[in-house]
This record gives sequence, C-alpha cells and structure tokens, in this order.
Amino acid sequence: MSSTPGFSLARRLRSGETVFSAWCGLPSPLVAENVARAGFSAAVIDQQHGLWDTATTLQAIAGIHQAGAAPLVRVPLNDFAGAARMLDFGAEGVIAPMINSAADARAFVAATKYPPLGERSVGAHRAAALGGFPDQRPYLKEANASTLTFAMIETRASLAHLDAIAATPGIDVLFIGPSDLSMALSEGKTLDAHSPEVEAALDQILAACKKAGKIPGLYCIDAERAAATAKRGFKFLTVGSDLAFLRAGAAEQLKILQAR
Ligand code: 3PY
Ligand code: MG
Repeated sequence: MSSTPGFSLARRLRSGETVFSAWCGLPSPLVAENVARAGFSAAVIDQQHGLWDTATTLQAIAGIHQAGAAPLVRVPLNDFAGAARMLDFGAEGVIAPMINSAADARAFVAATKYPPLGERSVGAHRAAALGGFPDQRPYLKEANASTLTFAMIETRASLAHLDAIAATPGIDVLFIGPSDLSMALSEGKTLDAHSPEVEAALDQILAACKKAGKIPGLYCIDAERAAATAKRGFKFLTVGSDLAFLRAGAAEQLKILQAR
C-alpha cells in the first residue's frame, strides 16, 4: 500500500509526463496484475471488446493497483453508468468509446465527475480504501482532479465535433481508437491503424488537445508505434495487449525449438 493516500496517474499526466500503459482483454486478474508488474505505469481493463465481467474486473483493479500501476477501465459503448461504477471500484480513470458530440461528452462527465462538474453519485467506499483514505470524504474532495475521463475519438462525428468535445469541462484525455477511425475514414474499406488518413487525424487531434489544454492519448499496436507517437506529442500511450504478449512469447520459444 502506498504511504501517501490518493492516486497519482492524473497528477503525472497533468504535469506533462509521458505514460505507457498495458492493455488487457483476457478476463484474468492475475494476468493483468503480472503484465502491470512488468513496469507499466497503468493497465487498461477492456470491457468493450475484452472478455471481462464485473467480478473479474473488481479483482483486476485491486491487482493492478497492488502491482504499483494505475487501473483504468474501458467501458462498453454508451455505458456511462458503468463508468461511474468502475470509478467506485477504484479505477483511476475510465475510457468511453465513440464520444461523438459535445452532448456525449457532457453525459460522460455528468456520470463520472462529482458536483459542480457533474452529478456522480456518492458511494466510492472501495475506491477510497484502495486510495488509502480512512473513508470516502477525502476521496470525494479530490476525485474530480485525481481520476481521469478518456473520451475516445474514433468516428467521423467525433472529428467533426472535436473542438467542442475537447472544450467540455471534465473531459481530461482525448484517446484515439485508430482502428475504428481507419474504418470510418475509409468508409469501411480499410482496417489500417496507420493509414495516411489516420496519420492526418492524429495531427488534428494533437492540435485540438493543445488548444483546449487536454491530454492526447493513443492506442498503439506495439512499443515501436508507442515510442514514435510519443515523440510526436502523445502523452498517454497503450502498448499492445496481454493476448499479443502471450502469443508472441509462446511463438518466440517455439521458434527457438524449431530452429534446432
Ligand atoms: C480502436 O483502435 O478503435 C480502439 O478502440 C482501440 O482498442
Ligand atoms: Mg475502437
């Protein structure tokens, strides 16, 4: 348990630090914890396309926290109530897919930030315990600043309303989903997270973040991509996935055996 109460990821990102995060889709708290233990600053539990249920998510949040990383949860589409619940479970941030308008952004903030920013309902007993607070009152005081909302930019509509989404008070990070964005920008013809159209959108989103004082984030297929886009100015970067790490590790060992 950390000696100073509270969460640190928001502070690190707000101070301009670059943060690399794991991404976990396998519904195993122990896998997520061990990936985090490799040294990532954060780990995302992906409830949108990953295989997590409520009980495994609850355990994984504690395991990732115990590993010294910040637990984050991507919730399913339009599940803002679920996002608030994940913050109550102790997530340091919540990622909402396909935020397509200022109204979407406001609804996300309403569910996940306490008054005066939003209308998050009080009851964060588990989050307060994980944060090392004696009860939820001190957590309530700092939760708007020390937990993070990630609005995913991954559709044509989200690009059309980019400045309004970025300007929404209580939205902390604009997080790009490059695969969905590539499908949207190619009218469904190409799934290519590194397409020229996506590359151009990255620059547009970086500029919107700069203008609005928000943190730019990007889903990256691997460490090469994360390192290259960190140089371009992205501050929150996810790296590969637990499944990809597992498959790559197994394949590498077999390759050695097959070469003999
Ligand atoms: C995307 O690339 O669309 C994502 O949502 C990343 O998982
Ligand atoms: Mg997506």
